[in-house]
Amino acid sequence: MNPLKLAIQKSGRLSEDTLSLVKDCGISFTQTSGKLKAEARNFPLEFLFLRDDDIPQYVANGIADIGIVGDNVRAEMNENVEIIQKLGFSKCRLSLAVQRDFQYNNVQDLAHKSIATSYPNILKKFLDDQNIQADIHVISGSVEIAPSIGLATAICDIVSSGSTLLSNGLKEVETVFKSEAVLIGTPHLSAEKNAILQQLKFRIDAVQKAKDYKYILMNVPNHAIDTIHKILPVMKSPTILPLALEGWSSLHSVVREDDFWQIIQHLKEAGAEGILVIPIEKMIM
Ligand code: PRT
Ligand code: ZN
Repeated sequence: MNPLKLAIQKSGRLSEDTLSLVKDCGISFTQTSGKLKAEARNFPLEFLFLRDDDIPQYVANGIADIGIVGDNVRAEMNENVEIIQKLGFSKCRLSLAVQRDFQYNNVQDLAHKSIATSYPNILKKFLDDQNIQADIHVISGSVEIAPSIGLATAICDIVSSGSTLLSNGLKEVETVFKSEAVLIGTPHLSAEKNAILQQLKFRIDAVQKAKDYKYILMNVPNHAIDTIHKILPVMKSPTILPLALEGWSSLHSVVREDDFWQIIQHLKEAGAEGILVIPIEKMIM
């Protein structure tokens, strides 16, 4: 069977989370330093290790079948690739920023000004959508120093915590593009490769769902089971097991991590005790 070829970043901000996703999907391989390729031992998948900027092009021209890349890079490169799945890691935004003392009211204030960026295509689309003409300066690195050396009035760069902007005397004024890691591919996969991709997607889904949910168990007095059942936004129905202690049960369920802090107080008020919240490794609905 021909393996599905997956392009991933060789080393950089995407690598660690990409490798742990692969591992959580139960796929193992050995990465030999200096080698561009590796084959998975227990899944029909071959890895290509590349610079992230090259991944959309390699996928578009069929050297790789699928790839994992920041959506910012996918959008900027504008190759013929489509998003198969959002992966939820490497979240960041592409933002416009100006020097702290710049009187900024709205994006019109940047009309006819110079803006330094490594993302000219995404920026141009954003400005065009707002009917703004500006002078885009393409630079490939250290964009954040452009205003202080007089190269540009504003910058358009990736922001995560905001500390790079802060330490360069800049303030973020507009979000241009929200990004996260995405799995990309072409619409022209063979039936054989598409079948492998569906298996891979199934595993990624199970891993992602597990991250959003927690397993919860608690001791509840039997008279409170109905009330607690109503508080828990369960998948189907909670599991209830009798405790050795008369009149009490152990109630097991699954909750969204986001909901947990909102419902915990209600659970306690309803009489739940000894509440345990446990991570889930895989979850198949
Ligand atoms: O060598 P290669 O070309 O493969 O890698 P690269 O150096 O081009 O990319 P890399 O590894 O830095 O980033 C890969 C992807 O991670 C990006 O395309 C984004 O999708 C995502 N990502 C997430 C980030 C950040 N967070 C991030 N903070 N990419 C870059 N940054 C940089 C940003 O450019 C700025 O200099 O970090 C700085 C801002 O960070 P804060 O936290 O100070 O705001
Ligand atoms: Zn890059």
